[in-house]
This record gives sequence, C-alpha cells and structure tokens, in this order.
Amino acid sequence: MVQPTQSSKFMTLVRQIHEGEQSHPGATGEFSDLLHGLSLAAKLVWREVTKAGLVNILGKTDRLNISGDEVKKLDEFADETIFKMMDHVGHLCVMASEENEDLLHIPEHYPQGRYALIYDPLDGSSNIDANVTIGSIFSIHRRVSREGKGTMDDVLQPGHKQVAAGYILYGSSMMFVYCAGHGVHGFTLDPTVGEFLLSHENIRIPPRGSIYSVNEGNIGRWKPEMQRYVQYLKQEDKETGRPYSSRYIGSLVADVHRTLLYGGIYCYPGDTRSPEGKLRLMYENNPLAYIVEHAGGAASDGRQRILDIQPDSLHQRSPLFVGSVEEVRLA
Ligand code: FDP
Repeated sequence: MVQPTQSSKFMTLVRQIHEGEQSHPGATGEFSDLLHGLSLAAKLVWREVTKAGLVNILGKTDRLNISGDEVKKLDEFADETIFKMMDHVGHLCVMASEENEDLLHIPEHYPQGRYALIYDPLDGSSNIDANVTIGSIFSIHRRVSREGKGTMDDVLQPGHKQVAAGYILYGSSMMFVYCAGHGVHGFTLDPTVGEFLLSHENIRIPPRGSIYSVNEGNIGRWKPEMQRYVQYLKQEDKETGRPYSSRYIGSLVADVHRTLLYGGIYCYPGDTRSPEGKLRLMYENNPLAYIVEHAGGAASDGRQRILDIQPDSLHQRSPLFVGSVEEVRLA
C-alpha cells in the first residue's frame, strides 16, 4: 500500500523543471517550455540514431559544414529537428547552430521571445558509423537586444551569462543532463513510457581524479609544456596517484560526461596546426564548462576561465581543459 509520506521516485524532467520554476516567484514557465521542446527534439533525434544501422541514413552528404567537417545526414536531421521544434515556441528571438554559418532567425509569423538558443545538433558525429555515444549540446542566453529579431549581440555573450545549458547523450541509454543555475541534474529516458526520469540528482564532480582524456595522436604538435604535463601524468608516483589512466572516446560530450561522473580531466589543447584547438567556444566549450562548473569542477582555455571569454565570432574555437578542480589547476 502506498504510504502518504513516501517520497515519489518518479521525478520526470518536465515535473522537475516545473517545480523548480514554481519555487521562483515571477517565473513565467518559459523555461519549462524551452527544455520540454529540447527534450522532445532529442527524442526524435534518438529515434533516428537508433535506426541508423537499419536505414540508409549513414551516407555522407557531399558538402562540408562551416567548420570544415564532413556533414552526415544525421547531423542535418538533428539540426533541422531542433530548429523546427524550437522556432514556434515563442520564447526565442534567435538561434545559432554549429551546422550553420549565420544566425538562425525565428520565422516572422512566429512570436519573438526573450531568449537565444545556441546548439550543436550532433556532437561526435564521426563516431556514428561505429555505434559510439554521440550527443547534442545546448546553451541558452537571455537576449540583450530590446525587441524584434534577435541579433548577434544576443548570441555573442560570455559563457558566464548563460542562464541554462545542457547536453543529451545518445548512448547505451539516452540521457538529458542540464543545469538552469541550480545544480546539475541527469535524466535517463525510460523507453517503455517515453519519459525522462531523474536518475542523477545534483551531480557533483570529484575534486580530484585519475583519468586523463586527450587525443595523444597530436602530441608532436603540442607545445612543450603540454607534452611535459601529459608525460607527468604517466609517471609512476604512489603519493599523487600516478600514472593516471587514459580514456579517449573522441566524442566530446561522452568524454565530458564520463569526466563529470568519475572525475579527472578532458583536454583539447591548441597545437601547431590549430593554435586555438578544434572545439567551438559557443557550441561546445561554454555549455560544457557551465555544466562542469555548476557541478563543482572547473574549465579553462589554459589562460583564463572558459566562461569569462568574450566571444567575437559565432564559430570561434578555444582550447579546453575541463574537469575536476584540482586537475584543471594542475594542467
Ligand atoms: P566530431 O568531429 O566527430 O564531431 O568537435 C567535434 C568532435 O567530434 C568532438 O566531439 C570530439 O571530441 C572531437 O571532435 C574529436 O576530435 P579529434 O578527432 O581531433 O580527437
């Protein structure tokens, strides 16, 4: 028999966002709508991802995206799905997607809202054919322009101004991890009922870790100090817990998710070929830095906090060192 005092374990994503909003006087429910829209888009993407081996969707299209990467059909599907799911909600004034060179404006027949959405529709897409975990990443800013169509200023804001950020993992299960300023929460999709259920409440990253994650194939192009750092992590030393273990999936969202849960560090440094590294500040580094910082970790470009970088272009890159506080400090 159900006891009236028994706490409910069935905390769905929508319920948690809703309850969070209710605890803030004056909340308008816009956030619930935005996150709900994103979670719905993610379910549609997940449906295609799980079908990827079955239907002829794995072929590459014959063009490159704005960052020069090969675009696969699933990237396009995810890109369009997120846009179409979010364009009419009425709370956004503009969007920006990693797959598109310019801002994505809200069609004129829909109302313009108070927020700007920045997203990477399918991160780690070079792993699709190998059935490796991939993901979508999002970042939400409050608009700074007063009214009408959103502008570049609404999007080009430093990461510390994000009002929410998160990612969706398409892996052995599907997860929705987000933070709207009050803790980082992870929800796992129960496919039998189609609902995201709270599985990881208030995630905290361990202050130290013993895993490092970096594409070591690039070592010859790194600066000597970066080479020395990784050599140091590999040396034997009982007191400091070295050598660290090496783990690199090559799918940023999956590598950062593991780092968030187990601790350690993920690095994508600059090198002689790409001085600012490979990762994009607005679509990847800012939202992931926001999540990790809110879970008690840190994120730096090697010179300054990621969230303090003032962006000057939509697709700019930055080096990334993200993870446990102590590990990022050491790096
Ligand atoms: P992908 O090109 O497969 O989309 O920034 C994109 C990204 O993957 C990240 O998800 C991933 O961590 C990184 O590139 C991998 O880059 P390297 O192959 O240079 O290691």
